[in-house]
Amino acid sequence: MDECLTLNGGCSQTCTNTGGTYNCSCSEGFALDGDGHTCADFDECLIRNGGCGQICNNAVGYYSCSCWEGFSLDGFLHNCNDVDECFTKNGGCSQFCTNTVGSYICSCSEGFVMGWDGHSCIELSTTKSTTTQQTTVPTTSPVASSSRFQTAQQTSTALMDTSTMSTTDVMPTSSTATVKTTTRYVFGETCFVFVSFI
Ligand SMILES: [Ca+2]
Ligand SMILES: [Ca+2]
Repeated sequence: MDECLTLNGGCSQTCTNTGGTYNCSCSEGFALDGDGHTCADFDECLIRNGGCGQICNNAVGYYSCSCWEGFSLDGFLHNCNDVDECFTKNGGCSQFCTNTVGSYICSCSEGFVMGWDGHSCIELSTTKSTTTQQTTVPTTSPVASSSRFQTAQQTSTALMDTSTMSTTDVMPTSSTATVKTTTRYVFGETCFVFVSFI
C-alpha cells in the first residue's frame, strides 16, 4: 500500500512510501514539526548565528546574513568586510580621509579646523589684531621725585652718620637738623665738609 497516494500521506511537503509504511520530509529550510507531517520553518539563526559574521535574518524557508553600517558582505554572503569609505570620493572629506574598521575619519592640515559636519575643513584666519598700549610718562614723575627725595634723605642720614661727604651731595633742604659748625677741607679737587649737629 502506498500511503502517499492518498492526500500525500498527510505530509505538508514530501511523502516517501517505504515498505509497509511511509514518512514525511521537508525541503531545505524547513523541519518536521512534532506531528511528523507538517513542515515548519527552520530558524537557521539559532545555530551558530546561521554562520553569519554579524547579523542573521531568519525567514520562512531560508535565512540571510547582513552587516552593520560600515561593513559589506563578502562573496560568500556570510562574513562582513570593512568598507573603505575613503576609496569613494575621499569619504566626502574636504582634505584628509583615514579609513578605520567600520568607519572613517576626516582630518585637516595645519591652519585649518574641522567644521561641524565632520567633513569640511575651515581655514583659520591669519589676520591677528594688534593692540597698542599707550603709556603716558609724566614730565615729572611723582615716584621719581619721591626717589630723589628719599635719596636726599638717605644722603642726609649718611652725612649725619659719617660726617664726611662731597660738596656735590648737597644737604637736603627739608632737613630739620641744625648745623652748629661747618668746617671745610679742600684736598686737590675734593672738598670735604665736616659738620656737627645739635
Ligand atoms: Ca528559516
Ligand atoms: Ca571603514
